[in-house]
Amino acid sequence: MSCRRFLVTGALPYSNGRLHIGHIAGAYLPADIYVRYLRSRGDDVRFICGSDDNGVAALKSAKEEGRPVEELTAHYNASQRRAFEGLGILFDIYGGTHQPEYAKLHEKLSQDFFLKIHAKGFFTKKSTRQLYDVQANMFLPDRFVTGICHYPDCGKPNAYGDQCESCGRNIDPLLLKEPKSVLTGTKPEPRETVHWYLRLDQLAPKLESWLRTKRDWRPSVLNFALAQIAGGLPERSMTRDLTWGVPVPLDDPDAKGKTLYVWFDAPIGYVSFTAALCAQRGEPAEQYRAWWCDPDCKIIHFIGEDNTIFHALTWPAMLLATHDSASIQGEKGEYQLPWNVVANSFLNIQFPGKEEEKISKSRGTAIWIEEYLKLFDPDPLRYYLTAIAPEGQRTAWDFDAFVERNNSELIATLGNFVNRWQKIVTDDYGRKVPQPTKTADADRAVIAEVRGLVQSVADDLEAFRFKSALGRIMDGFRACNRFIDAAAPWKSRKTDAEQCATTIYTCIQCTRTLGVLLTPFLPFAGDKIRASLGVEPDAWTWNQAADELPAGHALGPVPEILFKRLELKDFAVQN
Ligand code: B3M
Ligand code: ZN
Repeated sequence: MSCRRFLVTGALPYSNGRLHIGHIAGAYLPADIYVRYLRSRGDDVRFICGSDDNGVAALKSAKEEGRPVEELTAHYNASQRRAFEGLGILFDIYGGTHQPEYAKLHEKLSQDFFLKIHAKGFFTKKSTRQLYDVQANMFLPDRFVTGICHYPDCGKPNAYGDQCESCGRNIDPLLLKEPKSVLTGTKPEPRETVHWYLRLDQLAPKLESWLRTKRDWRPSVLNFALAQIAGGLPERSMTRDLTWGVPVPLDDPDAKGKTLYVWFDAPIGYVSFTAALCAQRGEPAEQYRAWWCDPDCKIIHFIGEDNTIFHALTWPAMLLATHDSASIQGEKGEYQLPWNVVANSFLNIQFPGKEEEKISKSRGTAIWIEEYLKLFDPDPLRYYLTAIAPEGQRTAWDFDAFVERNNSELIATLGNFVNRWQKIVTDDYGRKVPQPTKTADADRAVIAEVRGLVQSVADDLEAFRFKSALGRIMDGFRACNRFIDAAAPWKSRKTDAEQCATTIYTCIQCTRTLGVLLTPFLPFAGDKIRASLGVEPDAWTWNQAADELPAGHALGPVPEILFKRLELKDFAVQN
């Protein structure tokens, strides 16, 4: 496969809180594994993320925490940055839609977007009634109002003014049952105001044709999006009566004091951060078009399930609305629609002796990444969250299982295999790959099995099946443990030196291959294994994973400890 080009994004976290394991399992860990895999293959990738600073979420938290919204978003932007870095989730850029360094460029690109769609006639300007808090003397967009979901088949509480938390559908705030102002707790009253509505109804036929080409998407994403279209897409207001955000760029008295809807400007953050990255690398910011407006570059969005409607419908509709051509995907020079939108379900949590429950900040059932990293290494978290990845349905973090899988899988299976032959290769072969002179079926079979994984794990990763890919690698380690158990080099070293040399040679070849495949998942352990095999980083690639480490090759030092044993009591966080 020659070098391909990808633009990969992780959903922009709201900068109104810290990151917990649910965020990581939902979008960022699979995105990071995917990007590391692509890079290992030699593909050209830009990995983009940053905080979603605008709109009601940050404003509401700033009011609650009693500090300026600029300060709040800067604080959480920095906290998120640290959490990602600590987990080895390495974006090429971590921007922020209202962070001083990025805000100007972001505002400009967002306004250009709005004006282009406006010029194309895909907005209707109209006066409608919106909920108004008389006591607070302001309109209540989005999360400033809560109530009961108006869809009869849902009817759950905790629906916001723009989206229901339970069913994921868009909410019409005027239909919300028992609406309540988040600011004052009072019942808001409808008042007239002017807004700009995106003609999703007009864009729907094209959106549908585009979605119908996406047969390989996860069914949860595709079916949800198609069902929304089948149910009829109404026009959606893309402006708000709010001062915190990107000002509506129209020379129109009705636009005064209004900003763009946060879900209008947030996905444009992917574009503006790409432009900022180009600038950081000394290229013209305009160079972002090489990633966004070229059909040869694949754009992939990793998100949590609650963001599906925006990434599979609203955002593609915005992109389509900028096109001059009739093309579904976009001609060269036009914004390309996403090649895939990869959404995971939510992660629940299970405390010892309790029922599985939702991760909730207010109930204190979250495991915060920064807290976790104070006590534990990143790889065990990356391992467990991939092993239980909520790829098709919700799954739950279970403390016992986390500890148990660390000890029995990472330590007793993976780490054990890598360590079992180290003493022999040090003592008997001076840390050089020994010459195999007695290669037998068992050696050939285990090497073939492990090398076969290079393709099958790649097939899984190309199709975003992270859990399955990791499972295959662990099966590879199990096969290696069976091989070494049977070959017992600790015995043959005393009785049959040639046999022992051959066994060690085989173990080293398998470790090299599995080590490379493992690295996107567990980059810290992967790097230790690489160093211990005496392989340079530029030779530690997917394409070289099945290459022989020839007899005589000098290994590196005995690997540092790969994984530490854990006990349930290490978790002081139990509640
Ligand atoms: N900030 C929602 C969230 O954090 C939103 C994602 C924006 S992606 C463009 O769940
Ligand atoms: Zn609902």
